Amino acid sequence: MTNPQDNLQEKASSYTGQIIKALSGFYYVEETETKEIFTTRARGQFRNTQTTPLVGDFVEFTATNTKEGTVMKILPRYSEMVRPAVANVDVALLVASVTEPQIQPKLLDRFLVYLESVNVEPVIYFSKLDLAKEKDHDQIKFFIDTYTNVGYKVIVSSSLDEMLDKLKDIVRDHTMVVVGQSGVGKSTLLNRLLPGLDIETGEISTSLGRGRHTTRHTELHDIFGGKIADTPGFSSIDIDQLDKILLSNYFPEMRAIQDQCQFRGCTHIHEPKCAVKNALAAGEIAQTRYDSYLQIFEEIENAKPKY
Ligand SMILES: Nc1nc2c(ncn2[C@@H]2O[C@H](COP(=O)(O)OP(=O)(O)OP(=O)(O)O)[C@@H](O)[C@H]2O)c(=O)[nH]1
Ligand SMILES: [Mg+2]
Ligand SMILES: [Zn+2]
Repeated sequence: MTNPQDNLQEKASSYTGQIIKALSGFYYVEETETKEIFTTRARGQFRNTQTTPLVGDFVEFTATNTKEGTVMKILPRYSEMVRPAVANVDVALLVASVTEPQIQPKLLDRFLVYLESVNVEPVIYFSKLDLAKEKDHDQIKFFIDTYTNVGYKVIVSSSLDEMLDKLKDIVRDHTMVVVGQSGVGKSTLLNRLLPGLDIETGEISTSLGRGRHTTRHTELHDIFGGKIADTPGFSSIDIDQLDKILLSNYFPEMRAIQDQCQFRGCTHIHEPKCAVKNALAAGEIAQTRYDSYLQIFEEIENAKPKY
């Protein structure tokens, strides 16, 4: 039996857990064994180092019986993303809507490159198929085929049951983030998967005279034995700090054949006997993908060094 005196003295015990939400300087930590949520703050020393606790971090923390505590140590990360700021994710569901807003292949490719560079597996989900017009169908099919040929898992379905089945297999025992441009339907998808959540979505509420709801924080939820997080939308992604010589490694269709280029360290732009350019000419690599490669390559080249 615990002595009531202990409560009064707020004697802290040590625990481990995972940060499932970060908001206004507080870290909400799910304790490993009991799954209870503790409200914590980061120990002062974190502020003096470059390390900030992230959603997804496994941590050691101390806490009192009041479920309030202090993060003492961040355990080694399996992966780390800056945008959204989240750790230990293995799969990212990249949502792109086929209309309102239209598919933006350049933005999609940039985010794919980013995910490849941080070692998070992308799965692409095309949303809002129900809004697509007849005339859009060829274009939508083109993008589905393009990304499937690259080797990515592509999910397209307007039926919830089918979607649930596909996602169950992907997320089981994994940690997944739902990412994509603002307004593509990330929160809507999560609400359909986990109806109890009731996340606010972009429905414009004219009656209340408020603007669009947009997601402002990242939060992990339990799903099918794994975890899934809704995240705020983005409209651009900074990748000019990547090494341009490594860039083709982040395009799986280039990575697979670049050993066959004549020149070691081939940039697949000006060199002769380039396997990538041959594949492009043969229609095995999509022009939109190669254009994205060129655009990012130039952007890295033109980037001012950052100190
Ligand atoms: N017709 C249709 N509308 C959708 C679909 N998915 C989302 N929407 C609508 O698109 C709007 C934006 O949806 P949200 O779920 O808030 O988008 P989000 O990606 O979470 O946006 P941010 O939080 O700003 O990043 C809302 O009005 C949704 O009702 C869909 O599959 N079909
Ligand atoms: Mg949202
Ligand atoms: Zn080449």
